Amino acid sequence: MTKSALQIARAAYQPKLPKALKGAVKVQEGEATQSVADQEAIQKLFPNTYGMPLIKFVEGETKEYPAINVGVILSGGQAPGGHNVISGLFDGIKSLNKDSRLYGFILGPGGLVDHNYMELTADIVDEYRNTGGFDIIGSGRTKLEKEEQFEKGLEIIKELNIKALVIIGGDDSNTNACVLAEYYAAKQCGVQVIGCPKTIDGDLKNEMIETSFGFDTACKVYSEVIGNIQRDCNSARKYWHFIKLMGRSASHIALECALQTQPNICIVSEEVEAKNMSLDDVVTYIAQAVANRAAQGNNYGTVLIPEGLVEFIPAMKKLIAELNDLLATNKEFAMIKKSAQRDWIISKLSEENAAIYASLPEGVARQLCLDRDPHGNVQVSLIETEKLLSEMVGKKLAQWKEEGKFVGKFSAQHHFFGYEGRCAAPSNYDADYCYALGYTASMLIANGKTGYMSSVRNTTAPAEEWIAGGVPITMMMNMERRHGEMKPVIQKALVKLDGAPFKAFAAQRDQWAIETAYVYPGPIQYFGPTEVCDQPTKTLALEQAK
Ligand code: FBP
Repeated sequence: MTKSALQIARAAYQPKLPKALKGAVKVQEGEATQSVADQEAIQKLFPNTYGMPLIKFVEGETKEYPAINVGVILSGGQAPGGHNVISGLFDGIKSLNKDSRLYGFILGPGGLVDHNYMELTADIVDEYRNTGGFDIIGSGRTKLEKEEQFEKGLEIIKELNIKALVIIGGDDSNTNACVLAEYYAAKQCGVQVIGCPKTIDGDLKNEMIETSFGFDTACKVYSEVIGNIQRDCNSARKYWHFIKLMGRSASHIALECALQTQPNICIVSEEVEAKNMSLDDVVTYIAQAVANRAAQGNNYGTVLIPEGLVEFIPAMKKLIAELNDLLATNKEFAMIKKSAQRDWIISKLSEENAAIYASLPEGVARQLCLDRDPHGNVQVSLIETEKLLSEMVGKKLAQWKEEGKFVGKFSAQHHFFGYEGRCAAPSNYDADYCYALGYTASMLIANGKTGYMSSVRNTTAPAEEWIAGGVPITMMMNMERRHGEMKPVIQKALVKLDGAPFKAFAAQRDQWAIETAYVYPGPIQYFGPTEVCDQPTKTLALEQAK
């Protein structure tokens, strides 16, 4: 395989480890824990893994560990640093006993159920150190939730003499990891399950998990290209760029990119919901900013839009909920001719929702009816919100022009940044953080823990001072309605409107809207001065500054 010069140089990078993990470790137990809400219900569902203490690793005395076999799964969307979690895990179990072995299940949780695996030897792991992507074993979105899946998994676990499984995933995958840990503990199978916090979306975080890995690198990649677009925009001075950013429901990515690049406008879905804004309110807000800049002769600008926006506009949320039910119960929809689908839907919807649906541009109306994901959700990454908004802003401005309220020109360009950031070579932050998460997972396994998520904290300090340990996954859970039933799930972290990152943004946005205050972050740097190469995200820096 031909490698780029950067890939070759980067392979030699040795990720930094917290001081406590550099030699032998011992466990320091903290307080017993409780779930964030619904304690009684969660305790009842997780009698074997509820209430366990927080764990911190501190320097210990060298002792002998038996060789262990460990399985690893990459679950869900790709996030930069997954390969480093695996290399940290590999080095960790080898440091305990050189005869330990690591097995990777292929293409996500489905690999465990289908017994599709490969041994990850030193030669293979070395090829992937500090690289982006999940291609070492691939990833998938199969949900591990049924007893027969757990039993099928157990067959291969026993055959390979696997002592512990590490599941690298987002909130849903870690919820499933916890259910699996409880199941194997209840059956006394002797199989431990450890989770690792992954997702570019940044929505798996709490008091003990500072950030999910991949958020840092993905935001830096998007901010680089947003910066480039802003420079282009400020050079030609003739376009408004509507830029949609991945992130599923939460707006963490859009907010972080706004803090890095200072665009003219950034919409935050959580605020739109809190203020009960309609689609027209959002459109008017953008159109007003366009008109204000035009009044100063500036017919150009940038707008950042989180991909989950439509689901946070209360009226759109109601429409989507009715569409979900309608499409789930009317399988014949797929058979209807494309040209007749829109009218068919309008005829079936409630009057209120039919009116909203009818007002949507053709493309977006169609996108709202595309197949749902395995969890029954609209695939927000497929909805062209950036086009929807620019089209509606254009219409409003045309109307204002007639009324003499808009004097400028409006011409839009559209972009969607998502997939291009998910497999970038991990930044130094993610390379170190992920390696430490993997290494920590190996120590949790060696110390007999199950139902824990690997946790590395204090990450705005130098890596030496990072705190490695484990958090019981049950601690992060609450009960939520899913598919009509109450289920235990890890609470999703949305943007907090009273949090430091949003407040910092809100304090500056009016100025950014009217002025051209763009910042151009440039590409991620892997070698060079620490202030250029090792900065954490602004989100994390602001949150930790508290
Ligand atoms: P995870 O939550 O699994 O980490 O996925 C993140 C994400 O990139 C979202 O931002 C996006 O909406 C989704 O995956 C896209 O999914 P897919 O890769 O299946 O198209």
